[in-house]
Amino acid sequence: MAAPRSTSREVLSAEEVASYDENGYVVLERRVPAETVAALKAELARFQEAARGMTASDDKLDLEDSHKPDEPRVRRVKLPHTQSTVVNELLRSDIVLAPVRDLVGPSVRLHTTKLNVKSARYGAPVDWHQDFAFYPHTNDDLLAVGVMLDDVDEQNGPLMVFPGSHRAAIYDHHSGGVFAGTMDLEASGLDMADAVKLKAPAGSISIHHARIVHGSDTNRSPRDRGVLFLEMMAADAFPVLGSMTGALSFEDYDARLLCGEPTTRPRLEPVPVRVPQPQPSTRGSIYEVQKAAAKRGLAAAAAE
Ligand SMILES: O=C(O)CCC(=O)C(=O)O
Repeated sequence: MAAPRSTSREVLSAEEVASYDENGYVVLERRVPAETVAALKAELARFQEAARGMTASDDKLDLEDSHKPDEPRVRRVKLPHTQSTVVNELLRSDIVLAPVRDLVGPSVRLHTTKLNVKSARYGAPVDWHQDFAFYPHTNDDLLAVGVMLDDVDEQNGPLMVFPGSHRAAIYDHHSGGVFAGTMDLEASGLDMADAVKLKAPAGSISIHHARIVHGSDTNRSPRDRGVLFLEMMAADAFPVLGSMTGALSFEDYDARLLCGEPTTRPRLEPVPVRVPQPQPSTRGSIYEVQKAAAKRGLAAAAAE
């Protein structure tokens, strides 16, 4: 449930806001200047080169299962805003924050950032899940901005979302009594045929609600599909016990404010919550967490 919105908007039309409320996502075509996209891609090339010689993922880079030290394959750049000025400046720019403010209000706090690389021919899938299952909050004005570094098409692993699922349940993301970061589509009553692929040219932005069911397939195409995800929330959404990517201290928490005013007064809304506990022993990234799941839809299909 969203907080009452101001009638004055910065960049989104009333129709775009209404569509986001109804469907749980919006795609804004060609919002990031071509030179910024080129700079982001140059940063990504630098990270891919930095993976040369690495034998295991670390706190900066998450490596594909097929990575070899002399054939580097990066799956994800972790917290890229802390590793790249280009990313940090884009995160704090109105290109990103103006549409976010139109959706969640003037005060916005950063949750996390990640650059999901999804390279041509092998880029890993991310299985079906709801971000809110990983980090439940006192209200659900939480979203993820996806900045497309490449043209995203039918075949190169577009983000797939279930329109309207952000208004339904938080589904069971546990497996064998442990949080596994993925859900069973069938058991949740969802049919993959109803998923919508978010396709758009490089430089476009997608915004998806934290409760929307989403995932993405292996990139089997000859074209890369990099998407930089910037995840944030209304400043008055406070984490519920058990979030996997929490702040280290209240100072750290407040330092995450991207715009507006901090608050010590959580807004409590009747949102569905499941606590993502107990946590699995493999916690390096969503890719590792989801490996614990008994039934793994997109990853299982990729392995066939
Ligand atoms: O990269 C993708 O397509 C999926 C992103 C996602 O849902 C995640 O990383 O949590």
